[in-house]
Amino acid sequence: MRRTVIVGDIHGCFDELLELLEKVEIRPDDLLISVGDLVDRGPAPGEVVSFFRERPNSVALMGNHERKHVRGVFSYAQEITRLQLGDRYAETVEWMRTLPYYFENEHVRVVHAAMVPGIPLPEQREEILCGSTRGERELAALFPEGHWHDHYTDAKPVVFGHHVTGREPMIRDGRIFGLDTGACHGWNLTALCLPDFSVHSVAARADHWSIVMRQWQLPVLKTKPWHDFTWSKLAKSIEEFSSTSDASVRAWLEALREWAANLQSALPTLIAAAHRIAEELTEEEMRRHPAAKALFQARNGRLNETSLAVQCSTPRKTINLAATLGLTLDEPPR
Ligand SMILES: [Mn+2]
Repeated sequence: MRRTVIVGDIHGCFDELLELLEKVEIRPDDLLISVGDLVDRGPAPGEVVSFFRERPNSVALMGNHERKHVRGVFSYAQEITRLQLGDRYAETVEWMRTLPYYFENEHVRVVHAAMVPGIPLPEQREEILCGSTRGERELAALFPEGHWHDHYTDAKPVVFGHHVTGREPMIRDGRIFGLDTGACHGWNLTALCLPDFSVHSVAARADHWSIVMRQWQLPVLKTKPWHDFTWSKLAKSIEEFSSTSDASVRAWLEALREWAANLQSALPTLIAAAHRIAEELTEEEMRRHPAAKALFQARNGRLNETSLAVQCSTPRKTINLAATLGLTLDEPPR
C-alpha cells in the first residue's frame, strides 16, 4: 500500500533525513512530503534540495526560510546558505519560487506554519501558511491567547512544522501534529507516516546550527561590500564583528582595519601626486582628466586632506581616485 511520509523541518540535515527515511523503510511509490524549511542552519542544504527535486513522488512546501531566499530577505543563515550552494544558488532559488504553500488530500492537510481554522486552504494567506514575520504577527492578532490549532475542530488531521515543539513532536487528539523537533539544533528529525499515523524520529548528529554558524563566519564576512562602506561604517562593522571568539576571524578583521588605515593615510601622497600632475597639464587637459576636481583644487591651492576626504569617502573611491593619479593602493585582505 502506498503510504504518505511527512517530515518536519529538515534545515539542511541531510544525513538525518536519509537515516529517517531508512528507518521508516520508505518505498519508491510512497509519497514523501516536507513541511518546508529544507534549507538554512544545517550543513547540507544542497543535498536536501537535490533529494526532493530528484525523487519522484516528493513534495516540499514553502517554508518561511525558502520564502526569505525567494524574496531576497537576507540575514546570517541565508548568507551562509548562499555560500553553501555556490553556483547553484540562483537556480535553486528559482526552484523555491515554485513551491506550494500547502498540501491537501482526502486524508490530511499539511502546511508549514499555520492555517486559520474554518477557511479552506486555497483561500488562506500565504504569509500565515508559511509563517513569515508578517504572517506570525497577523496570526497573533487573530489568536491573542493560545494557538491557532486550539481552534482547529475539523476531523481531517493537520500537520505542520515551523515551531520547535521540543525533542518530541506535538500530537493532540490524533488530529493535530507539530513535527518540528529541532533537528538543526541537535534534537530530532521526525516523520509522520500515513495511513497509520505512526511517528518516527532519529537523533540529530550534532548541534548543527551552532557549528555552521561558527564555520561560516569568515567566508560570510569576506562577502561583505567593505569597498563601499563609509569609513565610519567600516570601523563600526569591524568593531561589531571583532567580538567573536574565533581567532582567525579576529586576525582577518585586524588585517582589514590595517588596510583601511593605510588607505586613509595615503591622502597626503594623493595630494602630492595631484599637485605634480596639475603643474604639468594645461587647463584643457585638466578638464578632461578623470581627477579633474582634485587637480583644479590643487592648482587653486584648495586641495588639502579635508577637501580630499570628501571625494575619498569609501575605500573604493579612494582606490579609484588614486588610480587616476597613477597610484596603486592595496586591495583588502583575501
Ligand atoms: Mn523551521
